[in-house]
Amino acid sequence: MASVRDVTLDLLRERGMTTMFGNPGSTELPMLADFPDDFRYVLGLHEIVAVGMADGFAQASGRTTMVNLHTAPGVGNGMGAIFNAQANKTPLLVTAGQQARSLMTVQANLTNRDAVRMPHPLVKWSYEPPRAEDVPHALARGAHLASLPPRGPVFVSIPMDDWGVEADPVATPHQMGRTVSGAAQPAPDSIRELGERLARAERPVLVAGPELDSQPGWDAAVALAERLRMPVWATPATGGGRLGFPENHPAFQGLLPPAVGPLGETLAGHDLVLVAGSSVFPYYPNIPGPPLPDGASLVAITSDPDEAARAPMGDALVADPALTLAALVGEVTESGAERPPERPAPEPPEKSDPMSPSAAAATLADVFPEDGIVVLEAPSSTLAVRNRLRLSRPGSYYFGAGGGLGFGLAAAIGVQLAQPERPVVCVVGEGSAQYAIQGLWTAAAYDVPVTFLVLRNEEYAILKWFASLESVTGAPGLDLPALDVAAVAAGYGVAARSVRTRDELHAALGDAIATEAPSLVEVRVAPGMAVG
Ligand SMILES: Cc1ncc(C[n+]2csc(CCOP(=O)(O)OP(=O)(O)O)c2C)c(N)n1
Repeated sequence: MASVRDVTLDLLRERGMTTMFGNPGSTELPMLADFPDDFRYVLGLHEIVAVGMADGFAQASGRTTMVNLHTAPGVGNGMGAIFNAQANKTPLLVTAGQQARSLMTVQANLTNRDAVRMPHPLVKWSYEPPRAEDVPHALARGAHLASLPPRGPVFVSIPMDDWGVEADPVATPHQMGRTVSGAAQPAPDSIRELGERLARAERPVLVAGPELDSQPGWDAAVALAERLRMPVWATPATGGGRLGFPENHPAFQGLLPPAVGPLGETLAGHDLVLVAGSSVFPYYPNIPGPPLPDGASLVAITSDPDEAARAPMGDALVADPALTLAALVGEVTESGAERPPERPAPEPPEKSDPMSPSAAAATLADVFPEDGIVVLEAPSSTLAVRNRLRLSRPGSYYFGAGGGLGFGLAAAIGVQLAQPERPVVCVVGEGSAQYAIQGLWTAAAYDVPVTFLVLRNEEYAILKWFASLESVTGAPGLDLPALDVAAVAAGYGVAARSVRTRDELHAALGDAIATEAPSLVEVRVAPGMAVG
């Protein structure tokens, strides 16, 4: 007889979901018993790490990924990371063990009283199957749902005594081998109308968002931008968890600022704003102003109906942005307009001791390999890193679009596991690193060769910047004296160095990227916000 567990493993196998992340407890052990050789379990020492690693792995592999947590407290600990996965549109199958069915009503220890409600606002679907026999179907349903646009996490709670129950012999064969796919092509009329609108525009501009981060997405965006001579902006860093356009392309202008007024001002002179694969817009902070230049109109293409509906202005087309841009290329004729001016190369950073974050970013750019991937969570240095690394391949950049710290360090490990051939550098503030610091143990224990570049400025610099923006004085808790991340890394088994000068940083980063083991380079940087 095949058990619920046997059938579940087969369903996961046939979907290629054989890498599982988690942190186990007694309620999960029946699922993990006699763990099959063709599966890989990656242990995170805290749930924010397990979910964050799964997030990075799912994004970088393109596959829905399972992460298994320990009943209510495990889900509770992981919620910040589930929030991030939702913002990143990451297809995660989040599962948690539950007390045995016969003990749930008496609320025995570890019963999750309302398992379905707990992660509810953060997931596309939250479920506890009514019968043990429904577990495989519920997991398959969750995995399909997670992978359909807009992608995102789902949650299934599984009572611990379900795994050994005999699977339903009638229903099971029908559940195996199903494919469920979806990428919406816009209606031909919509494409024609949008093509005509673009042709009528005198100065159109393209804003590229994370949903375009694939070779077909980049190819379509580049072809359309070149054909219409459009300058291209990246959607603001706050929501641009991935890259929608090559940053070394002459049409690329940089990142839009995230606040309403400055964003609108940056688009001055354009009469049509075409947004592809982004919300309109991931605004922050609240600096009011006209959201669009006078007389300009906007069209957004997104596969997310909610993103389309909640946009504060403009029209929206709900369809796959890459397919839509590719269809538009065939619809418009080559523009005779002048090519947009190229953005200037950043100025060499000024010398100082400690070095500025811009100098650290410039040093990283000097050694950054052509096929490198950067995972970024260094809030006050975000713009410096984005403006100095001109990434030229899809799938080269990951950033927690939700803004919940703890994504970066954990996700970098998942990205590296999914992309073992490409060097991964995690640029992280010493404050941000603490939210997922236990991930260093996983990197060491599983030999995941991420280079962690820790920017140590001894404060929560971005919060000091926000304080001045919000006219807040005297706020406590914004300094981080004597936080020695290199020493902590050594405790987790990761080789670590502290450096001070650009030459030392250059050498240390070069070595770290070249080694096949995880390593951490901590560099002292000047406090304060870096803008480029
Ligand atoms: C889970 C979570 N808690 C708190 C915050 C608020 N927060 C945003 S940035 C930041 C400071 C990050 O410090 P660090 O990584 O050292 O970067 P710096 O600002 O110095 O560049 C904090 C605490 C958050 N975004 N997420």
